[in-house]
Amino acid sequence: NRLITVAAAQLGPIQRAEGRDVVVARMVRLLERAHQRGANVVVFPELAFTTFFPRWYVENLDEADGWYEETLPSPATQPLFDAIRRYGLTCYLGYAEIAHEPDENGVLRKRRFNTSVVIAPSGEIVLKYRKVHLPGHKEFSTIRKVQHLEKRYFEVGNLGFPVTRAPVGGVDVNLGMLICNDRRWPESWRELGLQQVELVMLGYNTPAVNQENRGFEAPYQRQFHSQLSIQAGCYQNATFGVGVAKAGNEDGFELMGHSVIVNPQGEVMALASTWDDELIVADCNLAMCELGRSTIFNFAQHRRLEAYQRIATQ
Ligand code: CDT
Repeated sequence: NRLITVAAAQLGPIQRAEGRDVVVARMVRLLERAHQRGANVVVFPELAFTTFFPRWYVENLDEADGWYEETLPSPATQPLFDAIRRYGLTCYLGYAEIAHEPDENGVLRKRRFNTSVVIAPSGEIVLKYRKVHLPGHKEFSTIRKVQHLEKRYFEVGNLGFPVTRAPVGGVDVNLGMLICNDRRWPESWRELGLQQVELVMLGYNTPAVNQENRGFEAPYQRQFHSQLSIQAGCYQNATFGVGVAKAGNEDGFELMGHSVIVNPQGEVMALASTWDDELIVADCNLAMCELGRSTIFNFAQHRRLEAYQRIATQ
């Protein structure tokens, strides 16, 4: 058995006026509870330090800098890193990143990404991912009741879909990350599956109502689609998965909850039942990944690259 205990640390709402200190204290409390429940790895949501700010339009991006992190840890986020070290936890953290780095033309620029990292029990960042599938739009939309401006606030991630092998509670685990909308795309999961991922960690901020539903997507189907995507991704890539919400009513706008832990059979092991700070925990035997990987989803034996031309070219 290669047993690890996995915790999803769902966060309730963060209001626009709330500061980092309030949410960091809530996150530290969740780490403490995760430690008490024997967790080895804790997964937080996408953009965990702030309200889901892409719903707010800001014309000059420099005026939005307060929602981003330029350094990690910073004085405001240091207590989180201290708690990770204190409890010996591995942690997935989603945040808005400002990076001063060259663009594709080699020009040094201030760049913005929707980012997640894996933090080792030492407090060291051992893996970084930048969200690839950015939903929504770039300019203010006059026809939407709620904006979803991720294409304004972030560039498309430029780090691919990395996987690292890192110790979690004394077990070496192949760890991979996705961020929110990525979970709906089979290509994201397969990129990780092709690297023998064993635990996919992902955070999300998903509005409880689809603004563009055209009468065909009821609010209850939002949860169905989220779980359907995570369960299918886990089964088809023989991996455990953890999807973690920021949930609840932020300044009048509702985000869905239903954080979930799924096994490589595609079955739900644990499911959150509130729209608040909530911890769900599951014991995951990574040996379970072997079955799918060596039989029905033995990629080397059964994939047919010659028939997949369209996937990477259209
Ligand atoms: N944060 C994020 O990616 N949310 C999207 C909402 C899509 S509706 C524009 C999601 O896929 O959950």
